[in-house]
Amino acid sequence: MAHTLSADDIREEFSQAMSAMYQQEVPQYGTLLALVADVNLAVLENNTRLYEQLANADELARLNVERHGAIRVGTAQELATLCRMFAIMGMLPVGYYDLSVAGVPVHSTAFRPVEDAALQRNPFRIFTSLLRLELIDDPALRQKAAQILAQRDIFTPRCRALMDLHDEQGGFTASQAQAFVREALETFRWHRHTTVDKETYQALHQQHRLIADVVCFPGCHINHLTPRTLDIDRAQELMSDYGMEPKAVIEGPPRRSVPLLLRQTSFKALEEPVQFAGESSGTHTARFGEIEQRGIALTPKGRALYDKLLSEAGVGKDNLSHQQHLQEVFKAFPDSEFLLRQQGLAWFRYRLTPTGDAHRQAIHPGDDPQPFIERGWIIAQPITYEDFLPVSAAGIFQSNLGGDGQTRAHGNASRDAFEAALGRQVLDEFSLYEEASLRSKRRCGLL
Ligand code: OOG
Ligand code: NI
Repeated sequence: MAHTLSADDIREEFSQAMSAMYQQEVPQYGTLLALVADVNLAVLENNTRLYEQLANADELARLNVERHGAIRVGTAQELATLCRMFAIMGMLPVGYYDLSVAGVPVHSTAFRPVEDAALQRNPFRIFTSLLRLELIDDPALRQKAAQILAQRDIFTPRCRALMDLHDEQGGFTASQAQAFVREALETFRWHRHTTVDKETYQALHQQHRLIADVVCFPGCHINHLTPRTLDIDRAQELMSDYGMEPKAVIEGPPRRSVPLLLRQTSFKALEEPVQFAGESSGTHTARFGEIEQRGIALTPKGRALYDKLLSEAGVGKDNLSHQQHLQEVFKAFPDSEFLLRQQGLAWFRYRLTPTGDAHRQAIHPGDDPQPFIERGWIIAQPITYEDFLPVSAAGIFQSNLGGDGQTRAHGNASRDAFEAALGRQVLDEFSLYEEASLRSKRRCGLL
């Protein structure tokens, strides 16, 4: 067949198309992008060291294209078909997140690229949640929800046909890829007409707002997109100046000199007009905009320390006191690249400098990189965390479900059930970081 497009090219087009569609659907998201661009520009102007660091680690180029989105689906078939759709864009399911422990009746994975070069090109991720209907306790309502879901097809016939064609041909030509992106977009478009009448919507909403959001619409609308900022504290401060209502606290770790994992905040979900079947109208609150600041990926040891300190700290009422308290508690977490490396708390990518390259023969498998780093032969760059955090995700969900903090009984984590629905296993994020680190060591001759 004619020249085929790479999965990276298709993902790039898709992420741009999603962003354009969401800016049109939710104009406040456009404002959020402008805010983040202003903040990032100011940070880079004032911090030439950071500018150079990002440029050297090839992080600068991806900063402006970088974002994630989130969707929620209702059935195993929908999840499995999404898995197929995202695979065409080079996005694989990574990680299992059980949100039911935080009272949200879903479990989730993140579809994202996994190869170094693909992440560098465009790390677009989609946090994807599957509704757990078994957590609806009224059996009649549970059955009704299942019936409603069984009747919808969130994929266009043309999208399904194109996915088959992709499998047959082993790729897409440029024009097929364009058509595929256009059709795929339809799955994530907002519909102001529900598939159910007002009574059904309200009964499901009563069980949990999220259930109404997943079950009552003809598609799985994208519920937020999230650009990456270099200073989330500043972005949070500025949100109200730009006319947005920020969520109460920034989720995740506190501000650090070596940023850890992921910090997130959002503007609150908007109340939007909807039209129920049978002509009555009302409102639905689901869609919002989010901002993230990404830091270094932690090893299992570092992550265990993070989880311990986070749960010790609890959640404060207002952002200022919460951040101050987090700062105190996280004093127990080393805050320099050297200490993080020495104590095996975080992942690094190793690169030879030109001098190091000239001395390659002096570097042997099994050598400790530290002396070479001190001599300027090797540089160690923090590996960026590409995934999500369950406690933060639960906080984002909750703050966008309206103010009443609805919770449900805890369900047992069910990774097996999730993977059965998905039709494959999810990849382990820790192994991906470890492999990236090992590959870089091998390239330097350290392995
Ligand atoms: C997903 C919320 C989680 C994140 O960034 O942690 C999330 C949702 O509301 O569907 O997007
Ligand atoms: Ni998000």
